[in-house]
Formats: sequence, C-alpha cells, structure tokens
Amino acid sequence: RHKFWETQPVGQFKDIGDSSLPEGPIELPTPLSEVKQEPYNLPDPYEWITCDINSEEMCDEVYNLLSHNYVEDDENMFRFNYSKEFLRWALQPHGYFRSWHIGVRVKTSKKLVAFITGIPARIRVRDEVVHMAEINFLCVHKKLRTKRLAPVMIKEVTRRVHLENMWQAAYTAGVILPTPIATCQYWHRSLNPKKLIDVGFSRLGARMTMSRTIKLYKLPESTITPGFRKMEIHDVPAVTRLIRNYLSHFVVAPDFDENDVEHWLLPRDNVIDSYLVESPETHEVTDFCSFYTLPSSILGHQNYSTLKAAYSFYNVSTVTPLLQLMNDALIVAKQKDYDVFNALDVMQNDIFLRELKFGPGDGKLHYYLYNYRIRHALKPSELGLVLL
Ligand code: MYA
Ligand code: JJ1
Repeated sequence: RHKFWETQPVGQFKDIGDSSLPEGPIELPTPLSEVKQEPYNLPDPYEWITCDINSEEMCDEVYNLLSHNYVEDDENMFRFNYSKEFLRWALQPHGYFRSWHIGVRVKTSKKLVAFITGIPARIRVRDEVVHMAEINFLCVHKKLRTKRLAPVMIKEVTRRVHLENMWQAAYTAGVILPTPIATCQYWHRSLNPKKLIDVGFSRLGARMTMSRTIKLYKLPESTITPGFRKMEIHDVPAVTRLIRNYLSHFVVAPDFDENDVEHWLLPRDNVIDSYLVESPETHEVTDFCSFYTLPSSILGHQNYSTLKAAYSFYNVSTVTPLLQLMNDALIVAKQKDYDVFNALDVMQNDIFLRELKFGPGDGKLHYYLYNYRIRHALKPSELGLVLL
C-alpha cells in the first residue's frame, strides 16, 4: 500500500500493538563516511538547488511556489499563505543548515517546482533528548503531482540530515502515513463570524441569526488580567524557566533553552505574538501565551482574498487560570484584526477549547517521528510540541 514508506525506518502499520518492539531508534546511525556523498537522481528535466532564503529573489520564488501549491483544506476553499517574513523566521533558528533548505527547479527555465526543508531541534521523548530535524514545507507544484517526486525529496533531505550526523526527525501532516505518534484535532474560535460565514469557513448554526452569532462571539475591548503585557527581550530567562518546567510534563516536547526561546517566542510583527503576566506585586512572570500568524488565501471569492488566522503556539499558566489567559489571547487577536483563532487539542488546550467557544474543524493533524519508535500512540494531551 505504501511503496515508499514501507522502505523507511518508521513505525509500520503491521507492527501496531506489537509490545515486543522496543521504544527508541529503529536503525542505528551509520558511519558518516558511509552516507551517500552525491544527491539522489532527479528525473532528467530537474535539478537540485540549495535555497538561500535571505536572498530576496529566492525568498520570492519559495513564497510564490508555496502560495500557489501548498496545503489546502479538503474542499479546496483555502490555502495556507505563509508570509516571507514568517518563512525566514521558520527556517533560520540558531544553528540552522542552509543545505537543509532544498529546492527543485526545471533546468531549462530555472522555475522552482518543488521544495522541502529541515531545521535542527532538540526534542525530548520521555526522558531522552534527541537531536532531530523538523521537516516542513514539502511541496510539489500542482502540475507535477503523483510522479513520485516526493519520495526523492524526502530521501534527499534525509541524506543531508545524516551528513550532519542526525538520525531522527519530527514532522506533521494532514494525511495518514505509517505511523502517527498522535492524531490531533484542529479547533477554531470565530473572531469575525460574519466574514467567516461569508467566505464559507464556517456556517450559521441551526436556529441562529447573523446578529445572534455576532453577539455570541463578542469579546471585551481590552484584556482582563492585571500585568498582562507583550513579552520583551529581558523576559527571555524568566520565560525559558516557565516554559521548560511546563514542557517537562509532556511525553514529547522541545527542549528549549534561552536561545530557542528568544528565536521562537520573542514577538515579531505579523509572525509571532507572545504575552505574559508579570505579577504587579512580585514582578514575577507567572503565565505566558503565544500565537503565530498564518493567513490562508481564500480561493475564488468575490469580496475577500485572505483569511487572517492566529494559531495557538505555547501557553503556560501557573497563577492566571488557563481559561482567563487564553481569553486575553483571544482579545488581543481580535484587537489585531484576526478573523479566527485556531488551536490543536495538544497540551492542556482541552481545558479552554469548549469553554471559550472554539468548535472542532474538519481537519486533523497527524504527528510523526522518523527513525524513532513509540510503542503506543500518544493522546494529544501528552504532546508538548507545536510545529509551524
Ligand atoms: S506536510 C505538508 C505536505 N505538503 C502538502 O500537503 C502540500 C500540497 N501537496 C503537495 O505538494 C504534494 O501532494 C506532496 C506529495 C509533495 C505532499 N508527507 O510525489 P508523489 C507520500 C510525507 O507521487 P505527490 C510536510 O511538509 C505518499 O504517501 N509523505 O506524491 C511534512 C506516497 O508514498 P507511499 C507524503 O502528491 C513533510 C508518496 O509520497 C506526504 O505528488 C514530511 C507519493 O509521492 C506527506 N505530506 O507529492 C515528509 N504526502 O507510496 C517526511 C504524500 O509510500 C519527512 N506522501 O504512500 C521524513 C523525515 C525525513 C528526514 C529524516 C532525517 C533523519
Ligand atoms: O481550517 C480548516 N477547516 C475549516 C474550514 C473548512 C472549509 C471547508 N473544508 C473549518 N471550519 C469550521 C469552523 C467552525 C467555526 C465555528 C465553530 C465550529 C467550527 O473546519 C481545517 C482544520 O480544521 N484546515 C485544513 O484542513 C487545512 C489543512 C490541515 C492539515 C495541515 C497539514 C499541515 C502540514 C504541516 O507541516
């Protein structure tokens, strides 16, 4: 059934429930001298390129490929529209490898037709911290689909990860592959219900009018929690302590240090928003919330072309109840003119989802590890990892 994935060191469907298989690496690392030195062969018209995402032209090409060919919902009404600023952030954490930003183009025309990326990350699985690649932005131009280009891209990124002496990877996908470590549900909180209904993102509920719906989703003009403010650079040590302690409670989670927190959580306009609660008495940082900005193109609509979506990232509550903290996150997202606030049912998100009027979406997100076996599938609440 999975001609490619059957050949890869991933949990296989036939092994589900086999408790005799150990947790951990499926294959041992090979000596670096035995890693293939040349790139995999592509069909004749195409060639590999390493993308310099700092170059304005290259960033434009990647942006254009993704904005026309990347992930859509099941009815092809919306397509992720990652911004160039977002892509630069997502692909260049400290210690990134340029060789892991891989493009395929047509030799003759130089047109970029496929893309895949990796970035390095330390991911803890139970009590082991594993140096992994996070693989994202796999994309093949619509006109070149189902020609088995994706397996070549995956093998090539794997080779380049191996060359850096890393042997595991983490990735997410909307499709089922062998074998998810967890399956999560997308939830959506309407901020601009009229637009969401107009564009077909959501529907008027049974026995609901537009004005009742608008009232249902109304939020206060300003945040509630005393001491709630935007995160700043001097907060990095305190936020790192807060996040590290929180993430230690999950089975799979990133092992963030201060550099990671500075890169992944310090606010950047229209990319990442982070807020915290500083106790007005003790000046301690007690709570934290964050969301990233990922608009979607609205395909073929008369009046609207983009949906402005916020995606819940990492949230930690120790003093302010999570419900109140996330309500404040919704309030700032509304102030900033987002149309919808999205979240997965990971970590402790189930505490606030229903209460804050999120509804389940029609999309699921499956989490995967490459070359690392987990004996039983995890519950979403055991996952402390959010990929972009
Ligand atoms: S998930 C986002 C993926 N991108 C999209 O959905 C954008 C729109 N779609 C496309 O661009 C194409 O449909 C893609 C497939 C490129 C997805 N992950 O070339 P094909 C398998 C993994 O004929 P196409 C993200 O970015 C499929 O099961 N495998 O198909 C994370 C089949 O294999 P098998 C996938 O439709 C990516 C084979 O590909 C996916 O033209 C993580 C068919 O190839 C998918 N999302 O192209 C990648 N979709 O026969 C894995 C299909 O066996 C990383 N397939 O069923 C693994 C770790 C690597 C590093 C390891 C380091 C140590
Ligand atoms: O956004 C998604 N679904 C929306 C739109 C559905 C449009 C028709 N298919 C949705 N809307 C309902 C909202 C409603 C608001 C009021 C309360 C009740 C709910 O369900 C879905 C997620 O649900 N998104 C996608 O399908 C996009 C792809 C998801 C897979 C992502 C793969 C990522 C790759 C990572 O590297």
